[in-house]
Amino acid sequence: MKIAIVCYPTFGGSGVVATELGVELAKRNHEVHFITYSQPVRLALLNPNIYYHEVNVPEYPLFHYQPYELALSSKLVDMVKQFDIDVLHVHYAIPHAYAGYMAKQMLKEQGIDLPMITTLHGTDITLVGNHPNYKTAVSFSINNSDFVTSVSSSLKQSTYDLFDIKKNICVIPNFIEIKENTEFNDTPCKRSAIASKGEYIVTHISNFRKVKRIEDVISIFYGIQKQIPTKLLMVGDGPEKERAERLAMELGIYDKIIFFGNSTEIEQILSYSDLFLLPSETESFGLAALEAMASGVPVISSNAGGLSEVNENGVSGFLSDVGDVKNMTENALIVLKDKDTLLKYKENAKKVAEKFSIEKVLPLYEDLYQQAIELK
Ligand code: GMT
Repeated sequence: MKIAIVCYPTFGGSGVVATELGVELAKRNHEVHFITYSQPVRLALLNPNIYYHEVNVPEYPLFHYQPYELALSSKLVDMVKQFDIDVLHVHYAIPHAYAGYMAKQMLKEQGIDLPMITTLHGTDITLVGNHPNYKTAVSFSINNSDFVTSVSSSLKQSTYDLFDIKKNICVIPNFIEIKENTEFNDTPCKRSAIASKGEYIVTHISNFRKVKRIEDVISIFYGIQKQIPTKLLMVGDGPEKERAERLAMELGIYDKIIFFGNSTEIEQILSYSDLFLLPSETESFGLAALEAMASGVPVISSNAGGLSEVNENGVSGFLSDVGDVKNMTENALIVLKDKDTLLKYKENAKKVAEKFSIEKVLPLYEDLYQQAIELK
């Protein structure tokens, strides 16, 4: 199949899922065309089946807002015609589903029927899309997609609750490539540079936005390090980072925390980690938690949104109510109690992650593409 993928090229979960989906489809001999404003961060172009088409938005001083949707929909029309694309898959409704719909209409006038699949990722529904200024257009573009998928049952339910959706939403969970234990011996960053032998490593990875409750991460770590020698790795960047740094200083634990910034070495960081913290306010799925589990890292998380569909309470880690820092700290201490207990949770985490292996999930998307093409 010839598949066009539209996504955000940044470090966000939706872009990562879209990129890894495209890379895997290309390995299975599909021709994959990424159409976005810069090269997706996890995309290596050294694959004959992968194409990247950049959407350029010329700056014009008259415009207060540069018209990205216009440039994207024009580019989509051109690329669909030039490469004879069979199906369009847009990730994150805003503004991709809207631009995709416009491209479909323009192509229809030229006698081309382009099926479109929209995958909802979370904040496009629960935080941003739900805003009254966007809601009408988001509902419209979801209802006018040929197929709609969501990354969890929880997000599916939220979409029906928040919007007037007439379409069936099909749940296709996010996925992960399960690898055998990877050694990172030949790379400059070593575990010993982060923590000493007797110390555990606790990790948090996110875009440091308000929904991630970064201050809870620091507070949970504060409780852990009082009982057990531990270091905290804070990976990612965003608006709440400064506040987290300030809190760490106030609590006198700044020297036990390493703020990494955005990283492309997530697998390596996770291979050194013993516990992952994700106390989010909302989380449609929690890809970061799944990535941690796949690396054998148990997860202490909130029970927001789709997290309970990923992190199995008492098995791959623990879930608590949003904001219940005390309970999250107690749970972290249960997991880190002794080496044998930790090993048990590490093995469990990996086993639970295997339920989301790419081999299990990818055929669900391939089937959907096939159905969409047969609709034409
Ligand atoms: O977590 C974020 O703020 C980024 C956001 C995104 O769109 O990239 O993540 C959302 O999509 C991910 C991939 O499907 C999910 O794993 C995240 O749970 C979801 N984030 C939220 O719902 C807050």
